[in-house]
Amino acid sequence: MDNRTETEKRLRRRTIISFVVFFALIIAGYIGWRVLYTEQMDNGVQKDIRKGLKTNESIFENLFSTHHLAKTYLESEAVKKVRVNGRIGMGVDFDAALWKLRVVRKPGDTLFLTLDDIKSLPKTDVIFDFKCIEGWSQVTHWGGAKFSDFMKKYNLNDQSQMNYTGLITPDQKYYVGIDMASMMQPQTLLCYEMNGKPLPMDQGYPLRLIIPVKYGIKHLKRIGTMYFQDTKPKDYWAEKGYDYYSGL
Ligand SMILES: Nc1nc2c(c(=O)[nH]1)N[C@H]1C(S)=C(S)[C@@H](COP(=O)(O)O)O[C@H]1N2
Ligand SMILES: [Mo]
Repeated sequence: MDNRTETEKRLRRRTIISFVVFFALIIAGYIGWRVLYTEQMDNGVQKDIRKGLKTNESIFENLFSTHHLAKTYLESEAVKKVRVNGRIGMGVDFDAALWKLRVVRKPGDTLFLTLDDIKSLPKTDVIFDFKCIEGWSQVTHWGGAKFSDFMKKYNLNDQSQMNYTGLITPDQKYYVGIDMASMMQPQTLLCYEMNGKPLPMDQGYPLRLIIPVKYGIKHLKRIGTMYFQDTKPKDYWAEKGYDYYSGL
């Protein structure tokens, strides 16, 4: 007899708890809906939904774009003996004393700049794991002007709205095309130093591209000409079947 009343009591308590929880959920659901329904709008959707959308957006933006940064290292981790890899467009008949960077603002409108012009921009160092599609990689240390600073300084705002930047060696034998989002990324350098010293000749003196979010093939050594367009500029390795973007 005692046992039965115990069981009944317990059952009744559970039933009451179930009902309380049930109604609490209904009320919570109603309040949640009222809050969303009466909430301030942000660009066509409720504020809190917009927050969720923003979170999604930032995740994908980081995966694919300008804000995505390559991992950086300490100066002590950078190798002293840096490998020299590609030599296309690096012929010996190059006269560094006559070099000027040709910046084609638009067809028929070219700006000529000296190395000192590039050096007059703030210097940035980047130490990252340089990866070649051949399978090797090494942590290396580079210094130069941020491409994005360069674009601002020379009023290349319209050009930075285009889809691509093209780079060509002075002898036109090596050339790359790169999406503007990656070019404008803050680690992308017009590079004139390696390990704190002037860029060695075979590493692209006087000026090379360093673009840590891309594989080595895109880091063109010895920039002669730079140009901008909405269609894909010609690209040496893409013509041979490699991925045009070659992102990391
Ligand atoms: N002008 C020019 N730039 C170039 C190449 C090249 O052959 N010619 N090779 C690319 C490749 S495949 C790599 S891995 C890197 C190597 O840079 P490093 O020689 O400074 O190590 O340069 C890139 N830039
Ligand atoms: Mo490479």
